[in-house]
Amino acid sequence: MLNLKIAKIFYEISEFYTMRDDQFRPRAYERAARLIESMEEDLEDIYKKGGVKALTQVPGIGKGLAEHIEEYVKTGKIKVFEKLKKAAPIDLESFSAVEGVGPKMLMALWENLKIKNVKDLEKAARGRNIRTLPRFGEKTEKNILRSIELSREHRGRFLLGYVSPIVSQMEKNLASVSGVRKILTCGSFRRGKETIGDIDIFAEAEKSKEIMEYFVSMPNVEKVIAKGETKSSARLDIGIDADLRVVPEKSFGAATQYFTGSKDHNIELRKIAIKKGWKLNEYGLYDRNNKFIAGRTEEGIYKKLGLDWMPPEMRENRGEIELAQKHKLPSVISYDDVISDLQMHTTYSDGAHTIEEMAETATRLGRKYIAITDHVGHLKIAGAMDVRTIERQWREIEKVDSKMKKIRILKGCEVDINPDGTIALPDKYLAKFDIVLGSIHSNFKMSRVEMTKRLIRAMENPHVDIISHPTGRVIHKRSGYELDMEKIFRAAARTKTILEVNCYPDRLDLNDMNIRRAIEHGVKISFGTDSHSKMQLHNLSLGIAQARRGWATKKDVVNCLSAEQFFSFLKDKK
Ligand code: DGT
Ligand code: CA
Ligand code: CA
Ligand code: ZN
Repeated sequence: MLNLKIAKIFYEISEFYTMRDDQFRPRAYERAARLIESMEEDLEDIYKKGGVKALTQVPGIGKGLAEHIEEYVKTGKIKVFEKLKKAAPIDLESFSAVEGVGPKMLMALWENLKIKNVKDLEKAARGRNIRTLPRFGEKTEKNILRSIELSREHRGRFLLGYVSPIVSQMEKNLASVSGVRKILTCGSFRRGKETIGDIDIFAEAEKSKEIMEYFVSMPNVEKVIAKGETKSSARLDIGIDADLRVVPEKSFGAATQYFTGSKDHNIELRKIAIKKGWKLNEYGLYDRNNKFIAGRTEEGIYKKLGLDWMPPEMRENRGEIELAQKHKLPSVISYDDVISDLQMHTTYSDGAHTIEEMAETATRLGRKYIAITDHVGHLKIAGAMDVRTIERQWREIEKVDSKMKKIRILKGCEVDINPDGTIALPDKYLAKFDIVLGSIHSNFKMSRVEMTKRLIRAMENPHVDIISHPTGRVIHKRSGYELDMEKIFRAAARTKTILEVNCYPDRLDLNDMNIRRAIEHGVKISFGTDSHSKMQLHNLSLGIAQARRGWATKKDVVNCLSAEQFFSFLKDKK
């Protein structure tokens, strides 16, 4: 699959053009990259079937970009990209996890100090060479060092949403190898963690030879690290490592339990076993005479230890073990409980597909209602709608909605919250939408007190139903704004404002722990994929995974309400 490689190059081209103050190209490349990385179809296949012309049919890809893709398929290179790299040989990838060091800053660092990578940057900062540059100063130098420290923590980790389609495909292929009875990916992936360090795959098979052969020769394997009879490891083309272990039927439950983790959860579990005089490891649960007690299934192990089985997403040693012993585990939301998607963009603002195209895909994915939430307000850059366009969109939504019987389509919007907490569209317009999402898209650097006030004031507006991506964090890019979350949760409960779990792969905002705190305060949460293309609508599951990690149940989530129940819930605030 070429898509991810091309997306990555387009992101870098976008950054290089940003460095050069190019007005339009950065956006075009970035948008294309975003769409390409979430596409199901392979660009190479599209090209081989229909050439450049077929590529230009893909949303977000014009003739120029299609030709880049052709060039890449043919030569493995894109000349424009090579040129840009030659002019400023900056290792962008090494900086991608360092917050606050953007393209403009990189250009200045390169021009003045010939800084090419994070190592150079750290050395310069420690040597106090950065503070002397024009417009940098001591404070910036210190911030840079702090960001480098932070970036070490998530170095080598991959977004769940990035890894997820790759794992599904591998699981499918591995399961079809002859003699394979079961395939299960464990580790942080199975726990639905927002980022994944490596992929731990388990198989139960009649014999291991064939599946091991298949594993090490998969098309997305870049390098075989080890090949054995029961365990092999490989580096995949996207840079992440994957292990495959073939385990005997008798130990399948024990192995998958052990390697699902988390480590902290397992340590507690093992303590319980030891208290009984037993032994627990990846082969099974054994009594004091080393007699096998359980191991075929996970349920068996938990049961013999006196615990209820629990979903993998809960296994973080955050109190779940005690509840499982008392048979008091919450029954967390399941993936099929969610019947709607409450944030998406269309061609009316910065999305790639029409209302009808979005609704069709949403219907196919089983959604019963969706909210179309194009940008309104100040955001000229995201193609925010003006008042006349809004009215045109409402008529189109009504038309599509009455045509499509299987799905209800809500007239929604995503509106900017001004720095003072007022809303960037007058109340008389807000009142006419079925659903209003308020978001912060500017002035991120306010003080904790001011930012908290800003969000609370927005929630106090009776027309604002949902606060979208409430903390503003972007995984591996920026930490959230300064907020007093305790106050936010209390205000959300008081004003009956829903807090969103934005399901976009690098947002997942609220995150797992914030979800848990929100629902402890009686706050309702909502899921929105924030899709900018129909290919992103499946990302709902990423947010659901975080909600399961935050112990949310069906009643905490408005997307589990029927359309009618949800509409009356919305009216309740006003
Ligand atoms: P990752 O890969 O960094 O995203 O996180 P995990 O949780 O997948 O961790 P990984 O791949 O190092 O190991 C998979 C699981 O194996 C882990 O969740 C628990 C189990 N495990 C690994 N090392 C130990 C250990 O030293 N003790 C115990 N009890 N379990 C371990
Ligand atoms: Ca792992
Ligand atoms: Ca309908
Ligand atoms: Zn947004």
